[in-house]
Amino acid sequence: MKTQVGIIGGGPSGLLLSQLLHLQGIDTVVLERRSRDYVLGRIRAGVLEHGFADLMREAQCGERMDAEGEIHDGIFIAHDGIKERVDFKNLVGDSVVVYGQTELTRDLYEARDRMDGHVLHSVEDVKPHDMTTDAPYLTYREGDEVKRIDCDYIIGADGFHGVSRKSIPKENIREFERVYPFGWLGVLSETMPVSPELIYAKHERGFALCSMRSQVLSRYYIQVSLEDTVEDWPDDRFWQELKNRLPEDVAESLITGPSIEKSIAPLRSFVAEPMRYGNMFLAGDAAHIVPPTGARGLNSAASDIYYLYHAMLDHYKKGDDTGLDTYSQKALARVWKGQRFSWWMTMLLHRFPENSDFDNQLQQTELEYLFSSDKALASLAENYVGLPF
Ligand code: FAS
Ligand code: PHB
Repeated sequence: MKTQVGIIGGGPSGLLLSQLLHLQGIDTVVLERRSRDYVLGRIRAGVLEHGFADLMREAQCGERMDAEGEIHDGIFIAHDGIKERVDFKNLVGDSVVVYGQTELTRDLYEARDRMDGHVLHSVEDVKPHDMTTDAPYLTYREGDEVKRIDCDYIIGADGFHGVSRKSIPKENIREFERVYPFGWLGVLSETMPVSPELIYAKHERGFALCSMRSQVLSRYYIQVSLEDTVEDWPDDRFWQELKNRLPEDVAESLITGPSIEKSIAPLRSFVAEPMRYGNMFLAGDAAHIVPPTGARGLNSAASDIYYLYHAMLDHYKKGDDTGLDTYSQKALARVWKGQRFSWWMTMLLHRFPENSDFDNQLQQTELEYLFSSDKALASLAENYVGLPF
């Protein structure tokens, strides 16, 4: 088989790029190692920057997001028994869309189906080859048969645990990482959200987050030890601990219910540089990971896809490779700003067991300064709604 752009990974990054390029007549094939149901069964991001939402609309996949997604003009930060609002609209004149990654991925799959897109599921042993030549190719296994796809370019959109980044020789890649000493226990429940907007809570017992997927589907998180397992957290214990970390009035109005999904995710900051190796380009979680405290994970992938989309257009339509040649540098400039913000929000709101009294005092002062300065709040707001591409 021959294609112009061979994409490893059928998550949001790979699917969105495939859809955008298809609309411009550029042929792609997406190789996804899991089944579609498995991919759609993963509960992940919930907040979209306007940049991501605009790309979904440009990909002709924004209809359900615009109909069912919620526009949020701010968030709350709870601390010391109170909650204070960060008013995006007033501070930076922008907002975010609350719409689950699961639904967004479903919309992208349906669009690919409508346009007879090549998305191959449950393929095994995908491998990129000859990335530094003008004739790179992919191989994969379907049952016992090994198949080959010749490409002009390969996109590694296969997430943190994918094969693409790991196929780059160690001397050609530099990795930056910080692992945090705690995880997030997440619960999905078919209950009405406790608040019309997200509440990020800093508490001496640990961080908590009240989010949602719709007015009948709530998403809650609490900071837990990395030694904890889901079994350590039956629903009753989870709900009580969440209430312990929220202001009294919020805890009293919390509607609890059976969890329909419960999982623990570790938190890490990670960047791989450069995001290009020959004619293979890395995008999304394949190249960078953030702690979800700043809702930057999926949104950091958006700018990678935007840059790659326009670079491929310029190559195929104008013979201009400037976009491809500057992709890594441009993408990393915005990725690192997302890293900074996610790290800052994580350091601001979590309990760090190894913190000294001085560290804790500094953390509290950072929060007090934030709410004492509209300029500091505007900085949080502009990062949360999304820095320009
Ligand atoms: P993805 O990991 O989504 O997709 C990569 C795809 O490649 C997967 O479908 C995988 O099956 C496939 N793949 C992997 N190896 C392969 C191979 N060898 N061959 C073929 N296919 C292969 N972000 C937020 O903004 N907010 C959140 O609350 C949030 N929560 C998260 C919770 C968890 C547990 C995780 C892991 C991530 C979370 N994220 C969150 C970040 C997440 O949303 C990512 O940013 C987003 O999934 C990035 O999308 P992709 O780059 O497409 O990577
Ligand atoms: C979510 O709804 O899953 C979510 C929202 C905001 C975050 C992290 C997770 O910062």
